[in-house]
Amino acid sequence: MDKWDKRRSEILTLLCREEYGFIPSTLTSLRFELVAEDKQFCAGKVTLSKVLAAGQLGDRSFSFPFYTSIPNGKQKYPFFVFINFKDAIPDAYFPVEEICDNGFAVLSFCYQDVTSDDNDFTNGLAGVIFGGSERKADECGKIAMWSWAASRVMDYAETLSSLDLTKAVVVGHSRLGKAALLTGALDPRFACTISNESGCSGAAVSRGKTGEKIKDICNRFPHWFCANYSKYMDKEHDLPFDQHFLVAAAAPRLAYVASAKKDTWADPDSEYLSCVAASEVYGKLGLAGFVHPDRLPEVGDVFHEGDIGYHLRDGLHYLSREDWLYFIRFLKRKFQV
Ligand code: GTR
Repeated sequence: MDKWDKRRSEILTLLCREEYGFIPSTLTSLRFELVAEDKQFCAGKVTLSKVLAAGQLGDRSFSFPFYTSIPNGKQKYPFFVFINFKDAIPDAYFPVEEICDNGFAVLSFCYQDVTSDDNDFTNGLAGVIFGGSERKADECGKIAMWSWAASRVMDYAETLSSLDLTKAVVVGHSRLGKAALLTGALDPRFACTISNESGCSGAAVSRGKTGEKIKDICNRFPHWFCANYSKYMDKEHDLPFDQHFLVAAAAPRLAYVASAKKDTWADPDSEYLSCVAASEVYGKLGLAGFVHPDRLPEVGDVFHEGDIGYHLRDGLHYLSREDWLYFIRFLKRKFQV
């Protein structure tokens, strides 16, 4: 385990330096303020609260809101930290009542409340970090910032007695699935990391990948990554890692990769191969890792036996109710709740 701790930290350095960028360590703590509370949410089964996280670096300050949806029972709940596209609750990506009915709480935020999804590094968290100055080649892109915010929401979770802190799960879809993977890799407080259709520069291995390539993503979304990442456009084979490093960085904790058959831009086969490759680390730690048949995935495959959960559903790029129910099924089995 000591050897893996050392290797894991080398892997994290590599991923930050070459792909997502480093967040300055001077930005560590935020203040939290409860701004609204509804104890009657979901027919009185859930308390929905709105919290403001506020931080400062020198004379620059910023804040972002997030929400907690916690069942009104007496036990301590396992919970999701959900990085979402919107702040509406419920939302098309977010069946909150059903999640809570299954005995889970959810803490969620809208990624663009942290900083905008574009090349503007002067607003929100980006503005606080850079204060108008140029980003260095290994300094954080937006994915790293959204991921950092998820860890701050986890800081708040640690102040709540209604949550089971040993059963924290970070989840996101697509670009926010990439952010969820990075969060789980960097923050060992998460017992499970869930990537839904995170594809290129998320769960999918880059070598041999079809659909979106590093070149496509760096041309369209350079702000998601650190500037160093663009070195690998059309040069996947020069990468000193591949994306299974990101999945494996969760080890020995749980990871989950979900894919959709018609999401060819993400490339389900490359997401699956990442789980296969990441499994080696679990194996070396004496764990089951990814338990799967010796073939490529088929629609309807659900592999929940090992430490890496997986499913491939039919349909398009989307975080569906079906995906949430598979996550919940896996977590109930692993957390024994
Ligand atoms: C696409 C992007 C993908 C994926 C997706 C999303 O346009 O190329 O990597 O992350 O956006 O976030 O919806």
